[in-house]
Amino acid sequence: HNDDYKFMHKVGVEPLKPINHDIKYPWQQKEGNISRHYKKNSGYLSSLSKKVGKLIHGSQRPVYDVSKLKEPDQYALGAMGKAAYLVSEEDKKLAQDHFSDHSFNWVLSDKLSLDRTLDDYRGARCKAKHNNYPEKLPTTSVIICFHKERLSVLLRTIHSVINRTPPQLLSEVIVVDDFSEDERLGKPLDEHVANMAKVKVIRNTKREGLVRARLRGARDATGDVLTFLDSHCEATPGWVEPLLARIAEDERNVVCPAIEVLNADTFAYQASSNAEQRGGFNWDLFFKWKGIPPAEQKLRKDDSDPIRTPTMAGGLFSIDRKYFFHIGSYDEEMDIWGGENLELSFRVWMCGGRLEIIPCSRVGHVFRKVTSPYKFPNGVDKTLSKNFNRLAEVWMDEYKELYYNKKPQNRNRDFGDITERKKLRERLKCHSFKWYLENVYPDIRMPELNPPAQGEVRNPESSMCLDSLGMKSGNKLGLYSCHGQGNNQYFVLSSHGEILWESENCVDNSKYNPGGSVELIPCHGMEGNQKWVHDKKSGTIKHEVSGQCLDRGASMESQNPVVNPCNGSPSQVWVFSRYKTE
Ligand code: UD2
Ligand code: MN
Repeated sequence: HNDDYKFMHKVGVEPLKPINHDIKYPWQQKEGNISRHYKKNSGYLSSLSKKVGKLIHGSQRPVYDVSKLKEPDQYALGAMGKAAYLVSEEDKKLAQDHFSDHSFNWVLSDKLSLDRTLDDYRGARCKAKHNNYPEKLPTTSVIICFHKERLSVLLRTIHSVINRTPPQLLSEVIVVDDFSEDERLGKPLDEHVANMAKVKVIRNTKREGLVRARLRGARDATGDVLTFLDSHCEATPGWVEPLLARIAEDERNVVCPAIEVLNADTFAYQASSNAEQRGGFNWDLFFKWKGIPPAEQKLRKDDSDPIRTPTMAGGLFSIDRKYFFHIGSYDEEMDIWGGENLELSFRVWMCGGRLEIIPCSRVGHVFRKVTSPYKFPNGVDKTLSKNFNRLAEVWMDEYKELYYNKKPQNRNRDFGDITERKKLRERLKCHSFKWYLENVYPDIRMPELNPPAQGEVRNPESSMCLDSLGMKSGNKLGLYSCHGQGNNQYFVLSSHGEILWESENCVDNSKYNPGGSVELIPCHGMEGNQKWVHDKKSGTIKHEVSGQCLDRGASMESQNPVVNPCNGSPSQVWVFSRYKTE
């Protein structure tokens, strides 16, 4: 694809190299001679890609006429994705008392139609593209895993897929019950889908977690493409074609819809029409939304073009089925959830694929107010550190240190055996993590690998530590009892004299008067008010321009540090937990 070549070329990323079809993997033996099939398939796909961009007149593709989709009663609860509200006091109380069951308003969800209509949220250019996709697109299997999901929310996910996916493109919907042990998700679910020919329910006999549940669904799938969705989503008109068309152009394109918000209180579909973002990550290895860097943005012709993204959020994406297994599916040793999203993202890029957000495809997802309403059998901490350590050890090379710097408590934790994953990386001849950072994620904020000082910043006399307090209450830098867990108490003193939190926020003082407060604001890289000089011997942290010293304040329990004239008092002594190793 010519445009695409230019697109990749300009930002210094090589065009995708051909897949080596001679390599054989265990999964290929199971399914017969896939190599041959793969070649054949590529031929089929490349003949399709020739048609891309060509207008197909009089296509039978359904054109979504929103006015026809409207429910007869325009005031139907939640119709057209509008916010809905509970009326009776009884319901309101029930909803409030039981909000934490699922961390969303399930009482309201139970009252909404499973076939409620949604608006067509696509922009004009996307709507115009709709009839230009190739006539014959790959088919897809949709895989939805759940653990203790609310039945109405799960069913609305399934209904939205069935209602808004052209039947010729939908192979099946595979619903995997990850050992919910909830009778409402047993018989009632089976009965409901009994007459839905394409829906198949699989049940795990023990809790496996998202990764192994998805793999189970993937192994059963027959469609050309696997589409994964969380169990609390709603697909909008025209959601699937842009995803499948992009994969038809090249089976190494791994694509995510634009994920939009289904409000956890009102179930309103909150379209983010021009919230153009892409995926990144923090060094604690959590996914994070980031702005699209200008250089990257310039390469897109308009807002309907794909957005190359360094990472995916994890829940919603489509991938060519054979390619999914070819590049190593998932790391089966990852439990419950967490880390698998970055693992797949790094792997796709580093091993020759491409990850994109397709803004013409829009899917709503209920973002819960509290992360997980369900239990992690081994505890959240142990589960996440195992997953994250595996991710870092297999894929991040020397940069894994940046993760361990941020999460020192994870450093010596057990992460099982990673030989198979390392072999996979060898076999696929993947790029280094350095290559990934330089070519795919050049806008990442890089902490120094070996900064002058880092860790918690402790005032020994009070055992209080500098604390970002998550920056939840304004920008004032805080103080809190030292907890040794990193995160909000993990700071880096850079060689430019900045004191950073989360790689992009700097300790700043603009109030030079004694007792003036200290803030945590975006780093500007110009030194000035963000430059501090730390003397390891005396423990002072001096604000260079004003000549004042960082001070805990008079009280042992003070909640915010200040600056004061340097006076050698114990309230001005600070110790970082780690200093530079030469
Ligand atoms: C996000 C992703 C999620 C996953 C996670 C990181 C989106 C919108 N969601 O968290 O898919 O990548 O980040 O790892 O990108 N589930 C099981 N078994 C379990 C636990 C969960 O089947 O043991 C199901 C669960 O019912 C849901 C899905 O896995 O359908 C993801 O879980 P979540 O919705 O609680 O995660 P979320 O959206 O906070
Ligand atoms: Mn989710």
